[in-house]
Amino acid sequence: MRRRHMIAGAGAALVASPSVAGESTRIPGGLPDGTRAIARFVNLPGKPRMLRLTDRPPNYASPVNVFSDVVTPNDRFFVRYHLDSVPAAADMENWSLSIGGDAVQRPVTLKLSDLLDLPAAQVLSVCQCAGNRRGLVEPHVPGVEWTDGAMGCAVWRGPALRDVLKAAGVKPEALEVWLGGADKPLMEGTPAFRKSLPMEKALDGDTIVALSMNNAPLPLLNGYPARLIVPGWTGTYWMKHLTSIEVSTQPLKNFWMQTAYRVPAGLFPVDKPFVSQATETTVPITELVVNSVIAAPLDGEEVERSGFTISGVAWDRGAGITRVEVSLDGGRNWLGALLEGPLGQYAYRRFSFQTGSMRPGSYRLMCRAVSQSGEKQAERMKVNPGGYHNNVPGAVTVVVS
Ligand SMILES: Nc1nc2c(c(=O)[nH]1)N[C@H]1C(S)=C(S)[C@@H](COP(=O)(O)O)O[C@H]1N2
Ligand SMILES: [Mo]
Repeated sequence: MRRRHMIAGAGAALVASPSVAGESTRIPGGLPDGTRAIARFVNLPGKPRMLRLTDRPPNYASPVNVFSDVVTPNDRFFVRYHLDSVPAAADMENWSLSIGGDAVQRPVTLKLSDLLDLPAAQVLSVCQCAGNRRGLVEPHVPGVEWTDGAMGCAVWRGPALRDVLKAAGVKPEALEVWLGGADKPLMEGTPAFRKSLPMEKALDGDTIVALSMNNAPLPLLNGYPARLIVPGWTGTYWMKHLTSIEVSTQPLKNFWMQTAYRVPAGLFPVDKPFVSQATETTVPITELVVNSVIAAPLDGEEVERSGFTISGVAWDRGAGITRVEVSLDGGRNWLGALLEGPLGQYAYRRFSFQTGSMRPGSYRLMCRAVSQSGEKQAERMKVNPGGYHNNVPGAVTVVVS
């Protein structure tokens, strides 16, 4: 059995919040001071004990222990918004989805019942914010200072976007699908959060308009009643409270496409470049990079001298995980971990490693993954102004006494 005793002074402060067996209530170490000052575990509607990073707009991370399992429960799933005015449940009662733009045959407006009538697709997929683990980048860069909790993996179900678009008829000259959600800026001049996808990704059968998450309606804060699922791509394209789609012959030009969420051209590997949004120097951040995280033991935990299990998950943009290694000595030596069977191309793959008996002392545990395409986690941060795609192997420190 694992013990869950926390060691005081192991680099993280304990805060008052209801603790649950196996749940961390420790503010992760390594965060910038400003974030540490406001970071708290708080209860949200339907989501107890989420790690608050900012209030306005609401940005709440999952505690890292939830990544002991492949499926992240709805009540533990992270929340990320860019704008202050988040829709209320009542605002969504008369929800509808308009489909228009210069590259459709006939604009239409669909109701929830219309979407429910279409054949449903299903995918178990990771949703990960491009800025996940930004808070651990040294030197710190501006943005929401996430640690490991800006991600989750769920079963998403709903019609494929390509079947939804059939109602309007896509013209052959279509270039991009522009997406809009129900949340609106409070201040004049703040650009509305809108994103676009290239046609090829929009028409991929795994790109779906999800009406349910883990066999339940989407939680309000995760995009009720309908959100886009873009497996293998960073969360920024996963439009929540999806209310408008424009199929366009033109690239979407706005702050969220042209300024935010961009990375230096060529810095990160992608299978299919987003050509209509690329410039010579920068490209939009799109596909996920290979990554992994230790969910147990927790940082600062006291572990058994007789041995303990290290477990967590690894994921990538869809090639699949072929190998996970762990280190017990801060990255000097690496040992192969046991991989559980893959549950889907875009899902987390669970790994575990059973240590032998350990001498008393402090141990720095790390993990790193390799994907089917041979992609490895970066040894050093690939520096970029947004602090995106941090996949440098993380570490937790445990004590054997
Ligand atoms: N309507 C809307 N959709 C949105 C966003 C948003 O601010 N508004 N943020 C995006 C970003 S950057 C991420 S990482 C994911 C987060 O999904 P979640 O809040 O369900 O975890 O939602 C995406 N969809
Ligand atoms: Mo994000």
